[in-house]
Amino acid sequence: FATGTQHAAIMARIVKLCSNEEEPAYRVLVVEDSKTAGAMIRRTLSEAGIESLAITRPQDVLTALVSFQPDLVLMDMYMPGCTGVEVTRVIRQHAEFLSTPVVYLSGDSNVALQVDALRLGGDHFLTKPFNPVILNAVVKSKIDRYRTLRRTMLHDSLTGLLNHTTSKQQLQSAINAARLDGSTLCVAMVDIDHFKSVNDTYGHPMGDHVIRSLSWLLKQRVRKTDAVGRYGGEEFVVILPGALSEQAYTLLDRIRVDFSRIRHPVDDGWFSSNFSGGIAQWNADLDSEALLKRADEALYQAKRAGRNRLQV
Ligand code: GH3
Ligand code: MG
Ligand code: MG
Ligand code: MG
Ligand code: MG
Repeated sequence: FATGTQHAAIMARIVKLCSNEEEPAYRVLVVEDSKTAGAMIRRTLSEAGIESLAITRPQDVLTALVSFQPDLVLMDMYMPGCTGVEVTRVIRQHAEFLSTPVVYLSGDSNVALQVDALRLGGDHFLTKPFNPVILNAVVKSKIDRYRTLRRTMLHDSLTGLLNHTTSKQQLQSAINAARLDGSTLCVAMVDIDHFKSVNDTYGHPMGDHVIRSLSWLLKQRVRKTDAVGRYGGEEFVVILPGALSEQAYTLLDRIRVDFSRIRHPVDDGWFSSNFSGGIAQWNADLDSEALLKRADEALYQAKRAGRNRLQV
């Protein structure tokens, strides 16, 4: 049901959520057939600064998930034609909503029903009439944990950069955005030179330190709208929306020079390291794979030409 573009929009929001800048407001989708109950729940949530959308027809749930992109679903149990458990099962069939927290809010306090609802994909069960303080506390803590989990899943643990999969998804949404507003976009593939010998000479922990220092430098130097990912071991992808290849070259070349000047301390002094990079500018004929392939080919040329340089 989610088109490529919609999926990319979801990913873009998830990545934004994970970019540890301003935490966006909590967003809750309320699935509740009673308009009065829905309005009351929304009022309670808004008192805690939580944004919400209420739908009364369970069949609208997927559309609402895609367009509103909530962090959590508050689910009624009894609705005309289906139960909340059935709606949750439908939600869980879609990979992008596999881990979205679902909290039940039902007038039925039957324990067996509650256990069943939790077993079948629910995260929590609250009964009506609800305590507003408890409701808001449950919603916020579930969302906090969900965001922490996503952040961990989408980032590389050594560097905190986007991981391989997230980098590719981020590139896809950057291309979609460039297509929509007719702007340019550049991608750079960056690979540390002779990194194997860094490990061999100074040890793996020092290798990790070099990887982290380049990660930190790249992240420091790009704009907020750019993205940096750890594509593989000592290989990085830099996504520069709106940049022409000359601008990407200028930026990356400054970073290249500055990285090569970093002195990594070792017992008997210090050593330095350098990287090569390949830059490719996007055009409308290129999908993300073709664009990455171009950057990778340019990187290969930079390596062949002697390393410690960039190639467009
Ligand atoms: P080139 O200039 O051609 O890129 O040579 P290279 O030695 O950098 O390339 P190669 O691909 O042969 O070696 C990359 C090395 O990076 C091999 C691997 O052990 C190491 N590596 C990969 N991931 C990590 C990591 O997380 N930490 C450390 N310390 N080393 C890593
Ligand atoms: Mg109901
Ligand atoms: Mg290398
Ligand atoms: Mg290599
Ligand atoms: Mg490599």
